[in-house]
Amino acid sequence: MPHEGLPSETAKPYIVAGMPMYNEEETIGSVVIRALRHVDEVICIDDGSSDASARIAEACGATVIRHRVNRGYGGALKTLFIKAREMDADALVLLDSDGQHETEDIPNMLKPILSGEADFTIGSRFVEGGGGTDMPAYRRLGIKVITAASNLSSDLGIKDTQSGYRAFSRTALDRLRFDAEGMELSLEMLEDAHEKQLRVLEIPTVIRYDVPKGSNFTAVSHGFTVMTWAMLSLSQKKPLLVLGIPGFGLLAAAAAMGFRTAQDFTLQLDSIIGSGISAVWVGLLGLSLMATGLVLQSAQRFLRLLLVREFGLD
Ligand SMILES: Nc1nc2c(ncn2[C@@H]2O[C@H](COP(=O)(O)OP(=O)(O)OP(=O)(O)O)[C@@H](O)[C@H]2O)c(=O)[nH]1
Ligand SMILES: [Mg+2]
Repeated sequence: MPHEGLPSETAKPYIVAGMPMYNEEETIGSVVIRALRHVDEVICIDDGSSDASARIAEACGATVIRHRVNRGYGGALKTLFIKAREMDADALVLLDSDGQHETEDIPNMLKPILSGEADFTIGSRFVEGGGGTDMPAYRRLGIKVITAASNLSSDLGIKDTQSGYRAFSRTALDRLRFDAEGMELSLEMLEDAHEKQLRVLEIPTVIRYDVPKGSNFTAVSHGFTVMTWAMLSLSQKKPLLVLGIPGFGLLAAAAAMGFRTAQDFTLQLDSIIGSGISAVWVGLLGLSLMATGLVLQSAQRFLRLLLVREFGLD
């Protein structure tokens, strides 16, 4: 049973491991058994698996929560957070049930949380000592691109934004809020942690790709979903960057086209009108993109100022 109140030197912290689970009968048993060596309780969120995952997880000592319909990775994490809060957990460690995350690293993930050094740890492939066994090149590239886009929008300073190996303190469990249903939740959660000034720390870990259900091309569609989310977030946070730079590029192209038109003034009238008109259109598009970027950027500043002045929110 969980103890009451905050962890102290005398009270042993109550640790829960949470695993989103979808058709993982080949691996879930050993992941649950190995995780139980390091935590007090394992909760698996089964999202309508059609195989024996839930039965095996329970037989190996996990508590299984079943969703009647598939609510996706994000839906599973929402249920997990609610359950961990209900259980009064001091920390929640989140790991995949497909065997990609090394359970031996659970103590490393929890150490900074239990010592009060961090609120949120990420098992990272891209800090010294971390890595991925047999990691496909397209996955590495995809993760780097998504990470670059998300750091551009929020200056998160996180090297591995796509790792699902994460641990949370009681404070993080209480304060983090997220809406996404799919894998884009990985970024939403990091941005929320950044906005709420939670202390995030990357812990080196090796993520395995030589597991029975190794990386497949659904990962590519996950990648696109996450990338779309990153770009939307970037355009909301930095509209001047997203619209202003292409706008300026178009304006410069229009100027070059216009200049050529002027130079070719002696050529046939048709071609002069054609390229001149294109230059005007491209220039107008560039100008309007830049203007939209400027308006959105200042609207954003205005709103932020208003929130701070009127409601004391930051
Ligand atoms: N509850 C629930 N779990 C899911 C769902 N989709 C995936 N999972 C689980 O979430 C974890 C991560 O999913 P994966 O598909 O392995 O995602 P990934 O590790 O980023 O991608 P790969 O490299 O292709 O393995 C696994 O433990 C899955 O069983 C879902 O719709 N619902
Ligand atoms: Mg996986």
